[in-house]
Amino acid sequence: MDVKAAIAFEAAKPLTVETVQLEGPKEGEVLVEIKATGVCHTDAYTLSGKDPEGLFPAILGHEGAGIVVEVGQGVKSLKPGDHVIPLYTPECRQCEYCLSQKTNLCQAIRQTQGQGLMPDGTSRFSVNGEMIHHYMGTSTFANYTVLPEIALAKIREDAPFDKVCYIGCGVTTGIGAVINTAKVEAGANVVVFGLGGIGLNVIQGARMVGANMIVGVDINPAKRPLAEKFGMTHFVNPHEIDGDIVKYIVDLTRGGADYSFECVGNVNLMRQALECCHKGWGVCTIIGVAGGGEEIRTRPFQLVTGRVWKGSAFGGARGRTDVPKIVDWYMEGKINIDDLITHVMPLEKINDALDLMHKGESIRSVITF
Ligand code: NAD
Ligand code: DAO
Ligand code: ZN
Repeated sequence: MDVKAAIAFEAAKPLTVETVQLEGPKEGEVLVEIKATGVCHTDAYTLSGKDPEGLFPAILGHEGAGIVVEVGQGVKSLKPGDHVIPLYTPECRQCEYCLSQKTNLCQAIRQTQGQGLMPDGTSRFSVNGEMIHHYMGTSTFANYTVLPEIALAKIREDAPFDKVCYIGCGVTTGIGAVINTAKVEAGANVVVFGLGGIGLNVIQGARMVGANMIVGVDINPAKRPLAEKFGMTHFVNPHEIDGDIVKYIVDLTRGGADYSFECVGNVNLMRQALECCHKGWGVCTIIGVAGGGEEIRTRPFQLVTGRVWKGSAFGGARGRTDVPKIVDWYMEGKINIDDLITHVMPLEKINDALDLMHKGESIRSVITF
C-alpha cells in the first residue's frame, strides 16, 4: 500500500515527506495506522549522524500511538481495531532476558531491530523499489507502519492518541527511571540534569513518589517555570553559579543527592551527576544517550566510597505490561502530559519540530495524521 512518511535519506539533512510503499504484515507482525507521534531528541540524534547504529535511508520515529488495521499469521494478542502504542523495547515474555525479571531489555528481536529490519531480516518499507530501513522497530513517522506483535502495547480505547503517544518514550523513560531503575523513596533528595522532555518526566516521577528536594539543573532558564509546575523545588543554572557545580549541589542538598539523573547525553554532566551524589549511598542514573565513542570518567574512589552509577533504557519498563498502566495513570489524572506537549503539527511540518527542539523552544512536538 502507499503510505505517507518522513524519510531520512541521509545524516544531517532535513527529512523528506513523500509517499512510500509498505508491504502488509508477515507472520507475527501487525499493520498499525499511526494517529500521532512525538518527536524525541533521540530521533534528532540519529538524524544527526552521531548514532553508531544509525542507518539510512530510514523512517525514524519511535513515540507513536495508533490503531491495528491487520494482523499477520499467528498473531494472537491483538486484533483489528485495537488501540496500541509501539514499543522500541519489546516484551516477548519468553527470552532469557524477559524471564530473568532483572531487566526490561528483551532480546527476542534485538539483532534485526538494530539492522533496521523486521525479524525475518527484510524491510516492509520501500520507495520506488529501493529498500528503506525501519527505525527502532517502530518507524512512527509514517501514517501506517508494520511492527512485530511483541513490540505493541494494547491500550484503552478512550485515551487520546495525541497525548498518550508520549508514553511511547518520554513519559515512561522519565517516570520509569525514578520508579523502576532508581527506586526513589519518599523523602529523598533528587537532582535532575536537563529539564527537557525526559528530565521533566523525571521531576514528575520524583514528585509522585514523594521526594523532598527536587533540584533541576539546566543552562536554559526558560525551562524553569514548567519544571516548577511539575515539582522542581530548586533551580540551578550552571552559568549563574560561582565555582564548582558539584560542590554547589552537595552544599544545597546538605551532603549530596540521594538520587541524581542525567537527562542530557553529555559525558561531563554524567560525571557531575555521579559526583554530586551523597557519599555512602547516592545513586546516579544515566538516561541521556552520549555520542558514539564517547566515554565517561570519574575517580574510582567515588565508587569505593559508595556512590553508584546506573543506566536506564525506556525507564526500565516492560512495555506490554507497564505502558497500559501508565496510560491509565494519565486518564485518571495522576500524571500530567498535556502541559508537556507544547506544539502539534502535521507531518509536512516535521522539520519545524526538529528546529524547535534544537532551539530549546519546545518540550514535545506531536505530529498528528
Ligand atoms: P531535550 O533536548 O528535550 O532536553 C535536554 C535538556 O538539556 C534541555 O533542556 C537543555 O537545555 C539541557 N541541557 C543541554 N546542555 C546542558 C548542560 N550542559 N547543562 C545542563 N542542561 C543542559 O532532550 P530529551 O528529549 O529530554 O532527551 C534527553 C536525553 O535522553 C537525550 O540524550 C535522549 O537521546 C535521551 N533519551 C534516553 C532514553 C533512554 O531510554 N535512556 C529515552 C529517550 C531519550
Ligand atoms: O537491548 O541492546 C539492547 C539495546 C536496547 C536499546 C535501548 C535503547 C534505549 C536508549 C535509546 C533511547 C530511545 C529513545
Ligand atoms: Zn524477551
